[in-house]
Amino acid sequence: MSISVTIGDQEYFPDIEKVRYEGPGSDNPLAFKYYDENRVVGGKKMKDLFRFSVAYWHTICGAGVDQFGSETHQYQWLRNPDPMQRARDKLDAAFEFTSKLGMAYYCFHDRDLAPEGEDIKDSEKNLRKMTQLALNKQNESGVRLLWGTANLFSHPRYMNGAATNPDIHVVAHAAAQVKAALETTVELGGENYVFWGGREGYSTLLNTEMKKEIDHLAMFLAKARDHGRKAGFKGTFLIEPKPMEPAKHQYDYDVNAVIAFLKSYGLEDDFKINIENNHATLAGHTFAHEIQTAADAGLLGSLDVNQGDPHCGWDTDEFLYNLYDAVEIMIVLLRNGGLGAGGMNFDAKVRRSSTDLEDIFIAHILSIDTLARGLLIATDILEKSDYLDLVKRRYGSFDTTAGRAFEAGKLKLEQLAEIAECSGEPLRTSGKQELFESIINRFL
Ligand code: XLS
Ligand code: NI
Ligand code: NI
Repeated sequence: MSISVTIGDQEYFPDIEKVRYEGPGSDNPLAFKYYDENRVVGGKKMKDLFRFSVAYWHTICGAGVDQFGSETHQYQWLRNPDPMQRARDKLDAAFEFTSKLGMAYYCFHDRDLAPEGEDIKDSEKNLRKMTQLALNKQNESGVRLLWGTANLFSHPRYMNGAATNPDIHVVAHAAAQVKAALETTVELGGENYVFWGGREGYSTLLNTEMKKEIDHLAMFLAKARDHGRKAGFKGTFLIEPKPMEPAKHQYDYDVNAVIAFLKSYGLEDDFKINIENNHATLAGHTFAHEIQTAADAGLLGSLDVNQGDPHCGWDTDEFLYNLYDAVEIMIVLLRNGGLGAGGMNFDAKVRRSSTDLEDIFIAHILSIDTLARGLLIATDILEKSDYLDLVKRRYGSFDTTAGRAFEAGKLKLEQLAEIAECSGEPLRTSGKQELFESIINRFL
């Protein structure tokens, strides 16, 4: 079978052909069972609805390191001792992988694409070189950039934060890095630009001026926005909330915290939110809750798709396989008009002990199929059951004269009290939770 992808000198996945749709009956782990990219669901092709993206840092750069042990994945593209050659090898592997999987997008941190140099200039030089090569790869393959970002958390200089660091020199260093990462994103036609503030938080209030730090964060983001717009960036800036890890109290705790932050600093016209499932879990929410919250505020940007482990309080970044969650997410997305210029980025890593080369393919196919199946089920629930009617009926009392008047702000508290007196003790109307749950399970 011939594959229409151009690859570098070296083929890293010679035994793997372009992944195809084989349908639900297939038992081929390297084929899609539900994701049929051109199948139209609810008026949109699956590929345009999902806009799937590979996360460079996990899939290409992740070598199985954890807090207690070193690399377990012996990927060939991570072996060259020369950091720039290694960066070129990673790029070849990334585009071969993404093309064979048939995904439209990728996402990266500046340091995933190019190694840090000896100083700011040197790092920027590396990044610019790699940007040119990435641009060629994009043009050859048709794969596009969903978002770029700067890694402002790995280097020791950021141990006390980047934009919220108590030292202006570190803040300036972070600015230099964001400037280059933003320009790179523009050059590569990136549709979004992400800020994840892993170290924008604090460990103890004893040494922290919280207001000052949050003011600094807002100032930093405003200046980044101004520079991005000047450099021609037309896309959306995204903030990715997470409550903790590595910071103890991360300022972008959850979607609601980010909404409040964006609105109080007047940033809501340029910034939206990139929501990650495992981060939602850490904040005590569901993914669906966070997506709905952002959508209600008109600030739903993009999704980092993964899942956590219920028995482990970390950001384990597993590939999403929970079909029930996928259905819930898809119901919320379908009811709220989808992701627009955002996409679904697999911010997920194969387990440390998943050491076969094919495992990164199988993992992506697993999540892609889970979401595609979730989409089909959610569509059926919305179209073929009385689910939507039941929700509507639950709020039916607000379609009465009194309900409408209340929503329009035309009822004072005294008037509401009068209504209460006239109507007497309200009915105990059932919330029908189990009925809703049984509808979902009927379609699973
Ligand atoms: C880490 C974050 C990170 C962002 C990009 O927990 O999810 O991977 O997505 O910096
Ligand atoms: Ni993420
Ligand atoms: Ni994460």
